[in-house]
Amino acid sequence: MPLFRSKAEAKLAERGLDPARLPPGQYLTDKWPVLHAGGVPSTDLATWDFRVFGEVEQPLRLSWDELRALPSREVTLDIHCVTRWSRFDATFRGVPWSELAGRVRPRPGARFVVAHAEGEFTSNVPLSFLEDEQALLAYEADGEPLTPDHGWPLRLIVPRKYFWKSAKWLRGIELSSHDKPGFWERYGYHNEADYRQEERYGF
Ligand SMILES: Nc1nc2c(c(=O)[nH]1)N[C@H]1C(S)=C(S)[C@@H](COP(=O)(O)O)O[C@H]1N2
Ligand SMILES: [Mo]
Repeated sequence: MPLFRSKAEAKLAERGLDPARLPPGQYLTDKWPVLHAGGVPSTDLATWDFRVFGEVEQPLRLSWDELRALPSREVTLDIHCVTRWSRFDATFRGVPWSELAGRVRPRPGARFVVAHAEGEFTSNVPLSFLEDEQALLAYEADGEPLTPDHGWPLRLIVPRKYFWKSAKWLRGIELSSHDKPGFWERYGYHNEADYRQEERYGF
């Protein structure tokens, strides 16, 4: 086992945390680093909207107020960035996919998701990852509205994948019959991004 991993594990054990909770090659931080390509977009909630489209029976467009009126849920999960920091027990509140799925009714062929953020940023996951009960369209973190840096007003939270799949400044969800590599995936990041398998770069 490499020294780096052992040190990170030793630190966890010191704090009474289960070392097995840390995926391979990660270290624990109590901070919440900010990472993204490009600048933080400016958003006007009066004109902001959120769309669900593609392989659905009933495409949907929601204003900010309409989105906020949907039932919400709070989830607590560990987040893991491909740049190797991990943050335990991050809490998010937002709308679970099931609330939107009931309205748009995905077509039988809908198997993949493209998350569309402000600007050109996209990320891709199989639809099953949005169906996970910890997946969220989140507007709060740790009991406060998201900060602009972390994706205010809305970001995706995708469990069980490196955090780059969790698109900040989310504006839409596209359902598709086939997988479409997102921004970081086209740049060389691993399409699957399972942090337990260390799927960081390449296929
Ligand atoms: N819109 C957008 N979302 C994004 C990114 C980005 O460049 N643009 N980067 C991703 C990456 S690489 C990471 S690690 C996480 C970081 O989220 P954080 O800044 O809240 O920690 O956001 C992800 N979501
Ligand atoms: Mo990242």
